[in-house]
Amino acid sequence: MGKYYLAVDIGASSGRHILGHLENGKIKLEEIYRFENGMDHKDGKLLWNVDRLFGEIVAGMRKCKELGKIPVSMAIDTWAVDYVLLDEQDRILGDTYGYRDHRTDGMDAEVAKILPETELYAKTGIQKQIFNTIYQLMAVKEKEPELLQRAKTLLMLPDYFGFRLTGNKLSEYTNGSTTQLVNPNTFQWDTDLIRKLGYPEDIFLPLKMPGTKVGQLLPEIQKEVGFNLEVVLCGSHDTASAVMAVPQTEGDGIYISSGTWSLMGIESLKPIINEEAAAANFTNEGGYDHRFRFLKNIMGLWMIQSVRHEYKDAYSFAQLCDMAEESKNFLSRVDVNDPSFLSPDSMVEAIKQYCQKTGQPVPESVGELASVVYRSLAQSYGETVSSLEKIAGRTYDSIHIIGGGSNAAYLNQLTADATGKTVYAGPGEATAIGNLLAQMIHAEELADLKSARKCVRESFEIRTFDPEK
Ligand code: LFR
Repeated sequence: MGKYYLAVDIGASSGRHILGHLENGKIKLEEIYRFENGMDHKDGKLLWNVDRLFGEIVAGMRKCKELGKIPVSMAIDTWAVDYVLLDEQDRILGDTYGYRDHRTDGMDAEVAKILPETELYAKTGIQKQIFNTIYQLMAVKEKEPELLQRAKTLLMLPDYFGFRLTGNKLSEYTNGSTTQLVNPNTFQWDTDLIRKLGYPEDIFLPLKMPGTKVGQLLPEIQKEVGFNLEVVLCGSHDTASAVMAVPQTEGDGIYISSGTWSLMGIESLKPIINEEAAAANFTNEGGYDHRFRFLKNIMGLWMIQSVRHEYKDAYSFAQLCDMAEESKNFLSRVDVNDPSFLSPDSMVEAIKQYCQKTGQPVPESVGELASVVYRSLAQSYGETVSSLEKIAGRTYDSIHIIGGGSNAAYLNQLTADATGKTVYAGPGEATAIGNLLAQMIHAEELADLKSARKCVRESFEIRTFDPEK
């Protein structure tokens, strides 16, 4: 029996602790703990409750003890761009905002006054998303400047949790890249950019690569969970971990990391920064082993999750897919990347308004809404493939869909049909698997990324969907 490793994978809507080990050369997973997540609505703000999340991390670790399966190491990944500012006593300054909060509205204009968007893209290769940390920090500078003056350290959320576990402050590179403050050539903070923006330069710690040791558990944490282990860095941006687990040895095909967001792109050994990439808003986020995740953010399952929620979670996702199929002749479509879908008060209303505004029939039933959402998403995949192939100057035969959304057979088929490509679906737990792979490579149980991906392909079922028309 191989050694256990613990992946703590926290997404914007749920978190999980997954124990992994190698058995006869195959990766075995065991989900030992799961918890809900979501931004809290507080005084008109959207906030993360980091103390609660940290409590969940520790609670899940205790499960290992209960099961008698003590991991040799653990790593934490979360969504990107969100961070805390710490004072000189390492206390959090101000609120911990969630990226869908509206405080960044208009902050793109403030940043553009200092640096035009084209220059910002040329420098960082990062897509424009109004929630990027660069805009969040501009909101702090504009609205709560005293917080930036008092700040001693900036930590992205997974790094903050690592600090609470070990007492050591480290900044991880893949997640750091999503701030839009990192130089893709040096793999370090762009201090020139940071200075120009008027952010304090010394709050940014040197960026460390996945596979770096963070430290051992603090004595009080050891006491609470009943064991000690090494905390290491994985690709702490969840998408970076997911992309590690694309079951393709050479890593040169199209993938969609499908969850709350759909991240569609390719892996590249060099950043792809040019006018076409900028116009299509593709990003060059940092990946494992100094690779780049050249991808586009597509609104993803967030829209259907939100619709479902508004119907009091009365329908399962499988039921919503069935109802969408029954309403397949309802032909209205929306641009899923329209900003009105990022953080609306009501997703149902936002979809209806979009249809009305664009002179299309307005969906009324749940089935019609679900049909609009799923088919518009597939259509967006189709468009994204076209621009990706244009920019890459080559075509691709297939798409790997990984992550929780890869379990939605209905969407997989729509994707195959909308793109004309064969879809390979799975593994569903790609993010946790990628998190574990970084640890297994660190522990020298796996040799490198290439053999890790081969191992993923041999360990998990991958389903095939061929285009029907
Ligand atoms: C996916 C993800 C995306 C990022 C978005 C916001 O979970 O990490 O990659 O753009 O969440 O952080």
